[in-house]
Amino acid sequence: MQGKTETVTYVKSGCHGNGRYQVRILVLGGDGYLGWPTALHLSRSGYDVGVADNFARRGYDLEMGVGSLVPISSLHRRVECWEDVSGRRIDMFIGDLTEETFVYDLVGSFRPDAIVHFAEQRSAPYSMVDRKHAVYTQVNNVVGTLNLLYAIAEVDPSIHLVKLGTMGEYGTPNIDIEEGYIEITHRGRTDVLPFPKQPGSIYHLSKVHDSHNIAFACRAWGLRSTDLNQGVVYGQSTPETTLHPDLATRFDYDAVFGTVLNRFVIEAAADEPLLVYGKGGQTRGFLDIRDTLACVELAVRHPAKAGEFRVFNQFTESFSVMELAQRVSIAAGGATIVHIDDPRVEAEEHYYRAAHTKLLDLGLMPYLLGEELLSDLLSMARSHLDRLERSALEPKIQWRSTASSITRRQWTRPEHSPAERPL
Ligand code: NAD
Ligand code: USQ
Repeated sequence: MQGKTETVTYVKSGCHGNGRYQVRILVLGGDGYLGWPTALHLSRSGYDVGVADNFARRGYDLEMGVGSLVPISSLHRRVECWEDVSGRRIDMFIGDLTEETFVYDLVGSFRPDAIVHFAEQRSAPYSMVDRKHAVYTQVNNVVGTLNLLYAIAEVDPSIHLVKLGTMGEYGTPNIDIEEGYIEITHRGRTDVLPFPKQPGSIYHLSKVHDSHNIAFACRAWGLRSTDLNQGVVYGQSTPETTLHPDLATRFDYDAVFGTVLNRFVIEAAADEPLLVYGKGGQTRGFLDIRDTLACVELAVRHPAKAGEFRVFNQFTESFSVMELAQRVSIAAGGATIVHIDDPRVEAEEHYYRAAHTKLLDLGLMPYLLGEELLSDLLSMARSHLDRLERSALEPKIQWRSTASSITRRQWTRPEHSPAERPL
């Protein structure tokens, strides 16, 4: 059952007189692509929601000279609009998680039951620009999360931390990927240990560091946490964001922040070639943005136990990059697919099979990738093409180099032969 709107009540003994009150959830990174629609979804579901953000994401746009294809309103306007549309208030906190006083004040004043933590620099290419961007990414992500762990431990260790991790923490091993842990027998002894991590970028490494820090905090201080190892998200609309244009979430297409399926859709809508990096055999887990919201709510409704660090693999289907390009091309009536040299350091063909049953066991009913969604996304992208900066489509960050530029420049469409046109 998706798009649920009933009011959620919650019992917590010893609190608020008769012990019944609305669950309070802080959404960190609540101005971002996923954080904003998640905040709306949780608010509509009856939770008392607060959002926190430092607008770093809007700053990266200014740095790169690009912007979301779909126009987005300021956070102030978004919150105001939501109150007009729904009658529900979302509390807003502007600040940086790397500043400890902000984090302690935030947790201490809002007193959440759960914290959903999206607030990190999330682009792998951005983390690979140069030393400055690498250091920024790891300090921002790791220090922000550490501040949060200390604030939770000192203010209220019963707060459930729902942390957005990534499937990219595991890399692409030549064995099946488990959900967080693997049973290993070594020299006659057996143990259940964290699944080996082989992250593929400085950004993905920051998520691995976070996971280790959170697991340690659960062991040492009895915190409770769910690490949502999320795959690549696609889509732009949710039942709440479509209620008013000022509630829209971002839709990125640039080579730094645009993720692969969203980029292919926008490239097809703009009659640009779909840029497949290398052979296109790179296989990843994917999910619809509406499933991100559902998964987060499932994690919140079924909290981890005190001292538990649990891991859910949050994706619904696996696709190779080439499969996605072909699907988008067909949906767009025959868009051109072009292979360009892979600017990243990654296997272009590999084995990939990852477990993802824990969220299904909790009741997730996924939206699978279908023609209707692709057709809706293509129409939406076409309606905003006046905002497209074509030069931002070109990948300029070379992962084999320690210094790339992210400044936009004029670019030439890659050459392609008719043979590369699909079906
Ligand atoms: P996003 O960049 O759109 O949103 C992140 C938000 O966090 C931004 O609004 C940003 O301003 C804010 N933020 C960053 N650092 C902050 C700080 N120090 N203090 C306060 N706010 C800060 O990213 P997104 O696509 O919404 O992703 C959200 C989370 O989900 C990230 O942690 C990301 O790693 C994870 N994730 C995303 C995807 C995806 O496909 N988008 C896939 C897997 C995991
Ligand atoms: N790719 C292309 N063409 C493009 C863009 C990407 O072929 O135009 C390829 C990449 O080489 C890569 C794959 O598509 O093999 C996925 O790239 P991506 O940019 O869509 O995703 P990624 O860099 O892995 O990062 C995104 C989010 C990140 C999240 C991650 C989940 O930005 O926050 O953690 O997806 S996962 O991939 O499971 O690690």
